[in-house]
Amino acid sequence: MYKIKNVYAREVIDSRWNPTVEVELTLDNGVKWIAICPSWASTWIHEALELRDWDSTRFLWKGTLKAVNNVNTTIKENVVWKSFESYRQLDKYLIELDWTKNKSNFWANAILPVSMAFVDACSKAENKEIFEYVWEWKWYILPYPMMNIINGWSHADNNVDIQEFMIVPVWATSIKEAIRMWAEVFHNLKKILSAKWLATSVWDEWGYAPNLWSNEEAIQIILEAIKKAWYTTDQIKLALDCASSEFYKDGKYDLAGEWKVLDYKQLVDFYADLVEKYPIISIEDGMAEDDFAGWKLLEEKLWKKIMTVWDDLFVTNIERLQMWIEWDLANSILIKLNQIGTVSETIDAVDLATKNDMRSIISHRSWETEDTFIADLAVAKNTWFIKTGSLSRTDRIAKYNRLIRIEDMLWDKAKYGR
Ligand code: 2PG
Ligand code: MG
Repeated sequence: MYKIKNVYAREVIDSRWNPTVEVELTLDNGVKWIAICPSWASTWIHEALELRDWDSTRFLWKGTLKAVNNVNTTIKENVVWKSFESYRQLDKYLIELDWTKNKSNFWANAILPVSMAFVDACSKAENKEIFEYVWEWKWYILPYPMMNIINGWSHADNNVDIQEFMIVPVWATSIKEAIRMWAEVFHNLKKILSAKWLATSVWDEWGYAPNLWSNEEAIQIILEAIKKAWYTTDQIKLALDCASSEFYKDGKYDLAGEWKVLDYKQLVDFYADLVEKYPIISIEDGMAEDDFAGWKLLEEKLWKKIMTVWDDLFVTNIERLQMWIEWDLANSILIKLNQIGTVSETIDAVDLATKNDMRSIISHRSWETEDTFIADLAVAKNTWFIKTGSLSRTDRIAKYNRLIRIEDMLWDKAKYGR
C-alpha cells in the first residue's frame, strides 16, 4: 500500500520547445519522483486526447496550464492522502474519475504523468529499478532498437514523404554495440550528405532531413552509409514509419515529394517493390488509419515477409486491438503511453499483443523529454523492439543511455535481441 502525500504539476519544455506537463509525486514515506508527458506533431482521431490552452498569448496557442491545473486541483483533491495497493489500482481510480473513453475530462497529458510518477515513486520506495518493479523476470531480453536516421513529412521540413527511416542493428550482441553501430553509420551518412551538398540539419526525432528526389533515394543513401561504415545488410536492417495517414487525401495517397498520387493498390505495390529490393524488416502505418481495404491488402501481400506495424489505428487501446485480432490481420503493434493515457492500460496492450503472437515496439513520441520511462518499460515487458529516435539530441540519448545502464545492471541476467 502506498499513500500519496502530494502531487504537483508544472509546465516544462519538450524537445520541440513546446510546453508539456511534468508531475512531481510524493508518497507519505517521503519518496518523491518526477515524470514528464511527451507529445506529438499531429493528432490522430483515435488517441486519448491532450489538453492545450488555446491561448494565443502563450506558446503560440500550445500552453498546458489548463492540464497542469487539472492535476493541481481535481486530481490532487482526489488522490492525496489516499492509499493504493498498486499502480493498477491508482490507474483504475483515475480512469473511473475521468469516465470518458478518450480521457477528455482530465485529459491524457494530466493523467499520464501522474500514472508514471506513481510507478516511479513506488519502485523507488521498494528500492527497485522501474523495470524490476513493473515486472520481475529471471531473464530479460533487451529490445532491438529501431533507430531513426532520416526524417520526413511532418517530422521535418524537407520533401520526403515517409516520416521515419530507421536502422535496426540486428547483428549486435549487446545494446551498447547496437548503439555504436548506429553512431558509426550516422557519422558516415553525414559525410555522404555533405559530399552531395545535401542538408545535414536534424529534425524532430533528430535524424537528418535532406531534400531528396524520392523516398527510395533515402533508402539508397542509408545503405551507402551502412556500407561506408563497414557493415552489411545482414548486420543492419531497415525499418520505415510511413505515417501514411498524413499523406492520405480524398481516398488517395499523395506522395508529393515524388509527384505521385497512388490508390491503395498502387501504394501496396510501391511497398512490395521496396521490400523486394531492400533489407526492410518493418513497415509501420503503411496505410492510413481508417483505410481498411488498404490494410487488408497490405497484410495479404506483406504479412509473411515483414512486420506490418499498426500505430494510428490501434493507438495502444486494447478494445481496438481486440477488434483487429479477431480479423486476424495485424502482426505488430506500436505502443505509446500517451496514446492511451495510463501505464497499466499500456501494459495491457502489450500483454494482449504478446498473447496473440504479435510483436510490440515500445515507442517515444516525436516531441520528447528527458524522461526515460519507456526504456524501463521495454525491458520490463521484454518487448521485441524499442523505437526512440536518433542519438543526436539528449531527449533521445537519455533513453539509449538508460538502456546501456540497464544492460550493465542486469549483466548476465539479460540478453540482447532474439
Ligand atoms: C510515430 C511517432 C513516433 P508521433 O508516428 O510513430 O515516432 O510520431 O509522436 O508524431 O506520432
Ligand atoms: Mg508511427
